[in-house]
Amino acid sequence: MIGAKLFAPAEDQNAFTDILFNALLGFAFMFSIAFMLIRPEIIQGKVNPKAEFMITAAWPDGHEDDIDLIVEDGEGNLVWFDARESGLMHLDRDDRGFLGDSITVAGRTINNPLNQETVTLRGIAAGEYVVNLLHYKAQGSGTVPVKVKVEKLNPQVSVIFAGTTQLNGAGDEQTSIRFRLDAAGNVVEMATRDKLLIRAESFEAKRNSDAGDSQ
Ligand SMILES: [Ca+2]
Ligand SMILES: [Ca+2]
Repeated sequence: MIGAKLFAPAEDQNAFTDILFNALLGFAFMFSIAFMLIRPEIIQGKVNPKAEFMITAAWPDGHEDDIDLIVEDGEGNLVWFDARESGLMHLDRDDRGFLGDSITVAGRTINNPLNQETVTLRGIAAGEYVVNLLHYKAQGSGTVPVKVKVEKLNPQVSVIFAGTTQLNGAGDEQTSIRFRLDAAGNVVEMATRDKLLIRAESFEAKRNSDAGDSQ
């Protein structure tokens, strides 16, 4: 026994010392088992966000124009700044170009030049997805190059599409890519022909009402 090795054999103390050391060893053992059981759950919770596909639209840093990413799934659900969750799709934020990209902290202004919108698919629904870009507000008259990337996240991240679309001014809506998923999440077809998702007249009405709201 460990107790017997560490302590001289002083008759009446031997039994007590053995029990004490055995109890300590038992606690240490139970603690390490409990720690091993808890630890994997903590790790999994941090690194396992549930998403199957990620669609990203990015335009030049610091650019003032407001571009919108619009995605339609096979059921006709539509996700964009006016409906950030729809079906299994979710838009992270409406990036409005330079607007809202600076914050003043303790008298100092911090700028975030990033221009990017991201839509995630939280599950796999078979059907054709249409990825559109809308030039919502333009400060100047130039075209804006918008990079679109579609990534399949599981089992490993793989880029299934990457391309650039030139938007030509406020109201311009173009299809960047269309892709069809089967029930297992495989991409079985891709196309680029245009499909307008936001009709010109509803876009104009929306933009005019937004202008009214902000005054
Ligand atoms: Ca936007
Ligand atoms: Ca921005």
